[in-house]
Amino acid sequence: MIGQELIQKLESIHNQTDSWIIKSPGRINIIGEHTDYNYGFCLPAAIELAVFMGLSPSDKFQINAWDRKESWNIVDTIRPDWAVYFKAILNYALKENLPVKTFSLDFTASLPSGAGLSSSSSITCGFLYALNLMNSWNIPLEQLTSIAVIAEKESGVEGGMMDQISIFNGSKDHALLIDCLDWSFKKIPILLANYQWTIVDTKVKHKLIDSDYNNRSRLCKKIANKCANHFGIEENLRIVYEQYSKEEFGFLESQEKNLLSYVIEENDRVKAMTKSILSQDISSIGSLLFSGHEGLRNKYQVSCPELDFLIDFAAKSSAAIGARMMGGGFGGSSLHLIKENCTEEFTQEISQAYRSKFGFAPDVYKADISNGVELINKK
Ligand code: GAF
Repeated sequence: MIGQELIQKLESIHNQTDSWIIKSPGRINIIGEHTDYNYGFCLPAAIELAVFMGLSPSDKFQINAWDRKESWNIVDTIRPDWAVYFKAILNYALKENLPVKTFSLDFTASLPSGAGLSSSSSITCGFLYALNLMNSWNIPLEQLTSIAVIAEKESGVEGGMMDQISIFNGSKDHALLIDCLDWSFKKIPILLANYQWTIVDTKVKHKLIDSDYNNRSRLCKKIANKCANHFGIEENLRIVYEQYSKEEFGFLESQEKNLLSYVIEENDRVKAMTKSILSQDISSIGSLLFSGHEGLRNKYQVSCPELDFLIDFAAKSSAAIGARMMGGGFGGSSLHLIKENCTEEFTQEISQAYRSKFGFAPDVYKADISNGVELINKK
């Protein structure tokens, strides 16, 4: 169902005084993967695919996940997996002595879950935003972002802040160039006339995504630590690659050199991509997307056969300008830049080829760039 229909369905139920309807988007990342927890740069954008929540005053705390046909009341000790995100925010409120009025909440989504489009952050950020409004906490967006990150860490992923920053601060037709050293960001106009950003969801999740992700993040911390000891500097990968050249890392092991070299090159790609987008240099945008994927596949090693197949297919297609895997990796989605007048043909061809290879079709979505989390309606 499209967003507008979901909103109407929620509005028909949450129609009493003091009801709230919230839209919380997913995100794509144009480039700058696995750089956020390494104090580098990334270029994400919020998208129209979103989680929608309706909240009304009630005498009990009850949350209903329409798409899963599951409910959770905060007194229930057995929790559906999605409840962890709501619980983390409620725990934060409790710890900080923030008042929370009892509510009944329904949520549904046009954003697919588990597709690497940040659906869990979308729930966490949307719920936090809703409670902030409902209970007049008056916490500014910057602080809400940090709270959402802390809350999500409770679910076990040692991520950066890229997802939460884009969900809270997204801006229609703009990407956010985030400097992950201080989490400041600039809005970059991203509309490319005659081209369409397109998402292809592999519909697979390999291995334990979270533990593989955490493993990369820990290895990078180890590299930063080794470099700090070797050079006698602060333990921060950004300082390492801004001050020393690739030739000076001979003391690292081979896998460590690959990871570091990927991070250095990916940060350069973010800067180059920003320039190419601003100058609408389409062919350079395409090359940067493909080389970003090569780095993730060969040096950072977070891709998988399904993602590689989609990128290799795009490299041979005259409809595609560029493509790369997106997000944490080991499954999830790829991002493609497609000639606008070829999107239908491309969707059909890539779906057919993928189905012949893997036995099931991927899901393909237009990635229209949207605002960040929004209050849609308040009664
Ligand atoms: C996941 C994380 F949540 C982000 O913080 C980021 O590290 C991304 O993977 C990889 O770029 O989405």
